[in-house]
Amino acid sequence: ANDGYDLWLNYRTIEDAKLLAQYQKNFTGYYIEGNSATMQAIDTELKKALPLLLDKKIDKVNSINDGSIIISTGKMYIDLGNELQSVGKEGFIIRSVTINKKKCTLITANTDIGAMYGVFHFLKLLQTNTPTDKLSITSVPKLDLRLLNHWDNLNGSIERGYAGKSLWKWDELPGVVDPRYTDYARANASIGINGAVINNVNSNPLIMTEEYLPKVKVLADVFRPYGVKVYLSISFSAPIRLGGLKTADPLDPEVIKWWQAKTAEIYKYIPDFGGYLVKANSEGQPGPQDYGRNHADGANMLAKVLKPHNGVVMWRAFVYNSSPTEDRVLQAYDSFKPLDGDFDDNVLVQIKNGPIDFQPREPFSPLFGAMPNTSLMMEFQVTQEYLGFANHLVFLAPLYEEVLDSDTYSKGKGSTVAKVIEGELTTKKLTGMAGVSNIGNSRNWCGHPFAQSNWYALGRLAWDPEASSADIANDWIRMTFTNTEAFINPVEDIMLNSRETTVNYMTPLGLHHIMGYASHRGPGPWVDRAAQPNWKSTYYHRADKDGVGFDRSTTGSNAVSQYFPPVRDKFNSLETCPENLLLWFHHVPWTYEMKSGNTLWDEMCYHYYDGVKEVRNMQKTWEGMQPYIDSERFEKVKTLMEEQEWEAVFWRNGCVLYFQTFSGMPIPKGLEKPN
Ligand code: GCW
Repeated sequence: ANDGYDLWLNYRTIEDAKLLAQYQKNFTGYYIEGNSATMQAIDTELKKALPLLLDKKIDKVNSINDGSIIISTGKMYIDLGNELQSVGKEGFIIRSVTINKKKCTLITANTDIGAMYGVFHFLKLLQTNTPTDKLSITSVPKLDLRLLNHWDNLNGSIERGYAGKSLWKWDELPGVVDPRYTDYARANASIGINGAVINNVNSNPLIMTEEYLPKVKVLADVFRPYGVKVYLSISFSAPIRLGGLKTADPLDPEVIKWWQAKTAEIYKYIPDFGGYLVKANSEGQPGPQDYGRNHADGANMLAKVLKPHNGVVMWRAFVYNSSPTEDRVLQAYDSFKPLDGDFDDNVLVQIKNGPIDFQPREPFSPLFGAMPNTSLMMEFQVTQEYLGFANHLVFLAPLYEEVLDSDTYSKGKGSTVAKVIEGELTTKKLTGMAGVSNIGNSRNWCGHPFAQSNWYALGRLAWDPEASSADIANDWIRMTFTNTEAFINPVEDIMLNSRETTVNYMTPLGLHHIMGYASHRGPGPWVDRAAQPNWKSTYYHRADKDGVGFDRSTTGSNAVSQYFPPVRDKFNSLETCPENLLLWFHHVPWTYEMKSGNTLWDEMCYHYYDGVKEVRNMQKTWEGMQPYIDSERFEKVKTLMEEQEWEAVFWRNGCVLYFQTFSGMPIPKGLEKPN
């Protein structure tokens, strides 16, 4: 049995006998230089992993022998020239080397945490059955901040969380320290995640009180050896709510003083505290605009307070109001673009990947590329708020990859979103990626066994935004389940196709935000007319008897103008707009002829029907996987797929029948009646 607790750190004996024999010969013991908390954690990890993987006793050794794995950050065993310097604070080098005629594997870095990343990488090589005779690996993370954002509330609930309650047991802390906190940090370290914002962006300011800070400190202490820094989401009105001041105006000297004192207090508990994440003037949260100040005034005030402590501010760009007239898609860009260049050096503007809200498919946010004098960081959502919660198998790396690979053309061809967030196209160089966590206290962390792959993918893409989804899926399957090809190939296919499948049965052709109104579960394209007559800007399909889709071309809300040419022109024209974003940018007649020759109506029906068919194919493929894995995870996935199929049918029928009331056209021949 396997309850999924071990995630991708599911160390099992190498299945291939020949390879196992080779590894057993190559690796005889491990040698660790140094004794820091991080080195001790490395020791613990190797002590656990190596005997399981290699099916033999394998110990820490005190001298270098044939087959030693050497972990060192101080002593140089071979001349690496400038190479070691070039890997910076967090990178590492893994080399097959000969030292005093002994054949060894050297894992080295400038810091202990770099060495830890190297050790996890080395273990991954074994877990994925990679040949290890002539290793020559150099790896450096391309982004500085690689973070999880937990939307965890102090009462233990998680906003948009689908895998149980918060991991943080505030009622037990600081006295009782759940060992799970260590496993959480290990899992993060294994994929290079180096920070956690532990509380909801809709922040309860109590987190900054004397009652909670000692508890937060304990978490920081547990995470520290694994290189995971703690950050907090703050409430902009904390000076009023906690400090009893009359205002939270960022330019008020008393307010600044309050933040200075509070921040100094936090650093007393946590000397390497990371900084603040801020949701301001968004969805009812307080912010600088309440005092006639702008986002830069607010961010810079906090930045100056954090600066002497080396902390950063991550200021979210997720702002909109429910205006009946202004297209929501325009609002983040319109609010932030004019502030380019105004933010301090230790501020990052954190931007959701698309201009609305974590939809199954959106175009990339036009802010990427539009603020060349600001550090911009990516916010992806790992928790599946709009993608079937933890009930649907949706591998999100292809969604992330699609955004990162998008070309903004901000500095000509090749100005991808990845390059923007890597700081290559901006004058300010602080870089980062955040993922809104899908982790809870359910035994397998993420609810759906495959949802673990999204946490994994976020880490891998934060380390290298140009990594490929296929590689990530392949590694994850091997580490989490098995190296048997008969399992890997079909399951990799399932994963790589799963996002498009979900788009098909939920929001094909650029449809968006037609989910159930508040829960965001199941279809709800009918909501705008019924429950929210004033929120015309929220539900966007704009179906009528002439057609469907939101006109954001130059004849409509003109959102296309927020993109650089030629992207702007491509989106603007009905002929060149990618069909998978057609209804995002255009209101299109039901009888419009698509590239396939089908009418728009027929094409929409085919997508919805295909989505359901693809879920059923996925179920069939999964049935055949039973021989290769444990029954516990097999059955769990099987049951969840039944739920997914049920919901896919609900989506298809709900949407097709609803839109049919406008198109008045028949469901294409050959498709079953949706009932
Ligand atoms: O996606 C929306 C969610 C809110 C969330 C908000 C945000 C934390 O529906 O639950 O609030 O975005 O990102 O701030």
